[in-house]
Amino acid sequence: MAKTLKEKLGELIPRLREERATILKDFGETQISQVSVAQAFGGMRGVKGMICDTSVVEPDKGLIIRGRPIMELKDRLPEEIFWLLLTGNLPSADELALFQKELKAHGEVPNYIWKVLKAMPKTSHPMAMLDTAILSMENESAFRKRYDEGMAKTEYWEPTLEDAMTILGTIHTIAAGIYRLKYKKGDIIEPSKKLDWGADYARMLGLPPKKGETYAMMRLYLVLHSDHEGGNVSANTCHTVGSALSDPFYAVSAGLNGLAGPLHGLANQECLNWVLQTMEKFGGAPSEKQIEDYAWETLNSGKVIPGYGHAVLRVTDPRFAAFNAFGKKYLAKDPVFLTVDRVFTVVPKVLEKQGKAKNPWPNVDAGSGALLYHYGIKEFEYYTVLFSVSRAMGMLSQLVLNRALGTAITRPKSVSTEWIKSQTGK
Ligand code: CMX
Repeated sequence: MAKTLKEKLGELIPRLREERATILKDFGETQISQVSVAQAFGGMRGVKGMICDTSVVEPDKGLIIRGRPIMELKDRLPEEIFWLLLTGNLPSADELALFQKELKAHGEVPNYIWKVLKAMPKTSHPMAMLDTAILSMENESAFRKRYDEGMAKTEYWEPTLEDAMTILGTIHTIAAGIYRLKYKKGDIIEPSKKLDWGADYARMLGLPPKKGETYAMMRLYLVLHSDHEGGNVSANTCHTVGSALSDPFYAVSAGLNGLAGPLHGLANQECLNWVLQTMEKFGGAPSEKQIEDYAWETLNSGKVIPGYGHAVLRVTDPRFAAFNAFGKKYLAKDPVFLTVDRVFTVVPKVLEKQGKAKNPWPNVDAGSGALLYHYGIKEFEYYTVLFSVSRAMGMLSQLVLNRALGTAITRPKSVSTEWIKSQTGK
């Protein structure tokens, strides 16, 4: 008989706890990182100071989820990816069906959430709406209730998983509702009893299915954005807040607030804008020479070219490559996609010539917008909400594992500029 996700984790967790205890006992004093003054002043870039087992990002390979490069997983369902993130293995067909059923059983959005969202100013950013909705749903937290009743530390992961299911079961419905409310698309659409998570999100947004192509695009989008190891702003924020035993609603809402920053998730609302600006300036899909001129104009005015560069990656982001392959298959003649593809041949050379960006190659955000635009989502400021629905999987799987392993409260040591000066003799 197929096992539930909770049963699977229940079998796995004792082994993980034992492994952690052995590593700490045998190698607790082994050094794994050193910190330079530049790193202390520079966002701790490259400092190895936390554990994340769900995925790793290799500078020369990109995202690897539980040992599998993301390109190998691009045709999977998001629900399979969540299972993989948590357990290290893909679910069997029966396990997947059972998990999807459970997720749907957690799918009811409390009515007060819609009231909260409707009471927000019409000008609120959709990310502020999503974060507020998730935070408001804290009222549903199983973790908080169990904690208040008193539970053993070894049980923390169980209500954390329950809260994760509540958030994942509802976040796509809430996000779709925000889209319809904010952009006056008509009534909120109820979740379906049959469709999978990604397809249902696309349906609840009200997008035309285009013979299932829109659903395939959405599943791909949700798979590709699901996780990006532990140190990025949203994952790290979620982890830090969760480490204080704030429940998953607090922690995920906090992580999403980080995703709403323009150097992180919000960059995707700027990427397509830059592409459309070139099209507007040159009256249609621009030539390579015109793109080159516009790229220099952007750089010379002191701005960055959105969608290019990365804090960790040093190659073309495989997630960009996956979007690009999808575009070539389904929308090769779309002028916006054509422009994105042409930008890809031009901008890395321009950035290399400028010589500032450590990585001149495209990141995931350079590729996603053209697809979303093609399938009918034309409101750029909504793009980070789509990213959030997906990234909730990464944040939640990391939270559950950290609660299971009893990861300590985060508390790195800060030092003062005076202390740095005293250490360097200046
Ligand atoms: N266009 C122009 N200049 C760029 C650049 C780009 N796309 N990417 C980096 N640079 C510049 C930086 O601004 C920096 O300039 P200064 O020295 O004047 O400050 C210099 O190159 C070195 O930066 P870096 O070490 O290569 O990059 P960082 O790790 O500091 O920053 C990132 C990474 C993503 C913030 C940066 O590449 C950028 O701003 N890209 C454009 C925005 C973007 O696409 N963000 C989405 C990232 C994906 C995500 O995290 O979700």
